[in-house]
Amino acid sequence: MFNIDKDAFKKDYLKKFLELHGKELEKGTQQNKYETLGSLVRDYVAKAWIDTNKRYNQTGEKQVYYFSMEFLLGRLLGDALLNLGIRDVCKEALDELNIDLRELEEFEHDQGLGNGGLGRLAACFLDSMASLNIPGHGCGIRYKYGFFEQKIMNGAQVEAPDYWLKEGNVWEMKKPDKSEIVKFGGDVRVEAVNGRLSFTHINYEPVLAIPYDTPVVGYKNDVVNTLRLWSAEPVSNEFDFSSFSRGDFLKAIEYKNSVEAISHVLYPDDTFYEGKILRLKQQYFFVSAGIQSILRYFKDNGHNLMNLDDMLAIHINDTHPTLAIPELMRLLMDEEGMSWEDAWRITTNTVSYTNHTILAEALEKWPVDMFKKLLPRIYMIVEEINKRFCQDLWNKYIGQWDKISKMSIIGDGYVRMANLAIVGSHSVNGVAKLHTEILKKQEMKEFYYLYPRKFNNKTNGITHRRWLIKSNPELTSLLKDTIGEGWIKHPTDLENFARFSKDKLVLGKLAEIKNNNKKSLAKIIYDSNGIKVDPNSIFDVQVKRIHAYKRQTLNCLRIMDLYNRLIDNPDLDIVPRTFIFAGKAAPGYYLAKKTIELINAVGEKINNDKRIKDKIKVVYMENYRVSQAEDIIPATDVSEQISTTTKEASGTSNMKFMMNGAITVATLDGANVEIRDEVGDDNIIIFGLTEREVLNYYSKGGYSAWETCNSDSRLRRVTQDIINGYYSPDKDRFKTVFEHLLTYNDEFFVLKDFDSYVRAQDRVDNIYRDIDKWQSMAAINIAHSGVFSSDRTIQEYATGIWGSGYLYKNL
Ligand code: 26W
Repeated sequence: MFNIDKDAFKKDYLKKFLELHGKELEKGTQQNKYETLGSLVRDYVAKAWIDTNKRYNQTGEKQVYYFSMEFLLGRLLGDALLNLGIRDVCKEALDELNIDLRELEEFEHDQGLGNGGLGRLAACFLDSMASLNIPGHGCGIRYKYGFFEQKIMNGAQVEAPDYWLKEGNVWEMKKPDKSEIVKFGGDVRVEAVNGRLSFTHINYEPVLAIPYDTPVVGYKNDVVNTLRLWSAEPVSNEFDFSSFSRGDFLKAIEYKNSVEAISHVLYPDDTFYEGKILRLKQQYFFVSAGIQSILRYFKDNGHNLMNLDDMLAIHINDTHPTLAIPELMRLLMDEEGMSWEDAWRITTNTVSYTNHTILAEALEKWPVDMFKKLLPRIYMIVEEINKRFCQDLWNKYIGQWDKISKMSIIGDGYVRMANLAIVGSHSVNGVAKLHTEILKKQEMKEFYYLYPRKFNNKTNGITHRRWLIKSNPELTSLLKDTIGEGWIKHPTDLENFARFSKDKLVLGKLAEIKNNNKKSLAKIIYDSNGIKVDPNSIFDVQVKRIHAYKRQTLNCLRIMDLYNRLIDNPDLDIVPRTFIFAGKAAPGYYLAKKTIELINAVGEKINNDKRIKDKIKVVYMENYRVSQAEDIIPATDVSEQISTTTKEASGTSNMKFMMNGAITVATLDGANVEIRDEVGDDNIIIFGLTEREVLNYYSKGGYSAWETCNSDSRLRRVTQDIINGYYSPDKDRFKTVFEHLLTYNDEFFVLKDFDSYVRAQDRVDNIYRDIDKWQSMAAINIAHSGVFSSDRTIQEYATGIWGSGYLYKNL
C-alpha cells in the first residue's frame, strides 16, 4: 500500500510547486496550490497505475469494460487522497505550510459529464471495481462542455455552458499514440474474395478519436484502473490544407467543425429521447473507438480472438452504447475474418446490458434512413441480426405476427435499440427488484418469455467511500468509535451499529453531528441564497432532476397547504421546517422549468411573510451537482423519495440519504421498497398508491383529477392559488402546472396521493418531537445501509454477469 510521512510529503509538495510555478509558495494563487497538489497525487498514483496494468497483462485476468455515455465523477482530489490512504498526512503537511486542504479540494471544478442517476452510478461503479480489485475500466466521451450550469434568475432556470476544462484537468493523460479512426457515411463495396463476401467501407468521413485516460484509484489496495474518454478531432491538418489548396477552404472548415461537434457537449436530456443525428454520431464514435482499442490491446498481448468472451466482458449502460454489438460483429468478421456464427457467439457472450428506465419516451429508436446513411456497414449487420432473429421467431411463433413485429429490431421505420441490446447480449438487468419485475411482467414480457435466463436484477448501490467516509467525517468517526473500522471494507458490517440504536449517549452524538452538518449547510445557504435558515428546524430535502414523475409538484403543493394552515392559524403547533430543493430541468422541458419557477415563487412569498414567524422556509439551491450533494446529504433530516410508484427505476440518492441518517418519506417505488424491507415499516414513512393501483389506473382508467380535487377543500385552494395571482401577479405564469394537473388529468397522480402525503408529513412532525426516537430511527437506517454500497452491487455484477473478480480468481 502507498505510504508517505508528513515531512516527505511536505518536501515533495514544495518541490512540485517550484517545478510547476517557479515562484515562492507565498506568492502562489489557490489555482497554483491546487494544481500542485493534484499533480503530486497523480504522480503518486502513476506507479501503481503502471503496476496494475502490468499485472493485468501477466495474469490474463478477465477485463471488464463499462461503456457509458455518461460518467458523473464530481471532484476527484479528495477521493484520490482518501483511497490512497494519505488524506490525514496530506492535511497535516499542508497545515504546516498554511494551506487549507478543504479549500484546495473545493477549488476543483466538478467533472460533470453526466445528467443524473445513470452517470453517477457509472462513477460509483468505477470506484467499487477498483476498490474490490476487479479489473474494470470505463469507456466514454470526453465532452468539452459537461452538463450545463444552472443559474436561478428571477426564480427561473437559466442555462450557461459548463466549460469544465477552463483551468486544465490535472487528472487526465492524453494518449495520442493510442488514437483510433472512426468512419462515418460513405458506401460499402461488397465483393466475393476467395469464396467469401468481403465488405469494404469507402468514401467515408474519417474522424480521429484521441483517448484521455483518468486513473481510478482503489481503496488502499494499490489498484489503479482506467477511465478512458474519447475526444474527436479532424484526421490531420494536411486534410484541411489540401482542401484549402484546392480552393475548398469552406469544406475543410466544415469538416473540422462537424468532427469537433461530436465530443463538444453532453446532451442535457434524461428520460426524453430525441432522434438527433449528432447523438447517434456520439454513440458510434466512442463505441467504435473503444472496441477497436480493446481489440488492439487484446491482440497485442498475443491472445486469440476465439477466446475473447473468456477474457473480457463489455457492459453497456442503458441502450446508449448498444452499437457495441454490431461494431464488435463488424470488427470480428470484416477485419478478423471470423464467420458470422463465431462472431455472433462471441459477441453475445461478451456483451451485457442494463436497463435504467421504463419511461416510454426515453426508449431510443433511430430512423432507418438516418442510421443507414451514417453507418452503412453497421446497418447491414443490424439488418442481418434482425433477419436471423425474426426467422427464429417465425419458427417459434407461427402466425403470431403482432408479437413478431413488436419484438423485431427494425420496425415502423426505426431501429429499436432496446430490442437490439436484448437480442445481442447474454444478460439484461434492471436496477431494483420492483423495476426488474416490471421489465419482466410488462415492458419486456415477450423477451422475458423468450429468454427467461437472460433477465436478472442488480439493485443499484452507491460508494460509501465518497458518500459517507468523505462527505460525513464526523459520522465516520462516531462509527469508528462505536463499531470499529471493519465496515469500511465490508459495508454490511454497519449492521453492528444497530446495537446502539437505544444508547442515549450515541443517539445524542448522532443528533449533535447532524446539527453540526446542518449548521455548515445553513452557512452555505446563507452565502449563496441570502436566506437565514434555522439549523434546529427539520431539514426536509428533495434534490434530483426536475421531472413530472418525480413529483416536485406534490412536495410544493403540500408546502402551499401548510402555509395556508399557518396563515389560518399562526399559532399552529408545528416543528419548524426548512424545505430544500435543488435540481436541473432539461432546457427544453417547459413543465419542469415552470415547476422550478413555482417553487421559487412559493418560497419568495413564504420566506417574506412575517405572519408565520419563520416557522417554515423554502430554499432552492442553484446548480445542483455532485459536490453540492455532498454538502446537502449529510445535513438532511427528511429524504423525499416521492415518485409515482412504478416510475423511478431505482433511485440512488435515497440510499445516500439513509446512509447519512436521514429518514425517508417514500412511495413504494424503485429501491425504496428494498430500503423499507431493510429498515422495517417503523423506520421509514411510506405513503401513496401501490404498484397494483397505479398499473390498474393506467390500464383500466377510472381516475379523475377533477373529482379528487373537488372533493378536498385543501386541494381546491392550493390549485386555485397556482392560477389566481396569489404567487405571481402574472396569473398565467404557472398555468402549465395547473393544466398538467387538472386539464390533462394528472398523469402522475399528484392529487390522488396528496392526502396520504400530507398525513405522512404530519407523522414526521410528530416523531421528530421525540428526538431520541428520531435518532434511533436514524441509527437503524445507517446500520442497514451497507447492502446499498455499490461494492455489493459490483460483486453481484462480477459473479452473476461478468464472470470476473475475486470469486473467480479463486476457482
Ligand atoms: C435522452 C435519452 C436518455 C434516456 C434515459 C438519457 C438518459 C436516460 C437515463 C436512463 C436516465 C437515468 O439516469 N435513469 C436513472 O438511472 C438511475 C441509475 O440506475 C436510477 O437510479 C434512476 O431511477 C433512473 O431514473
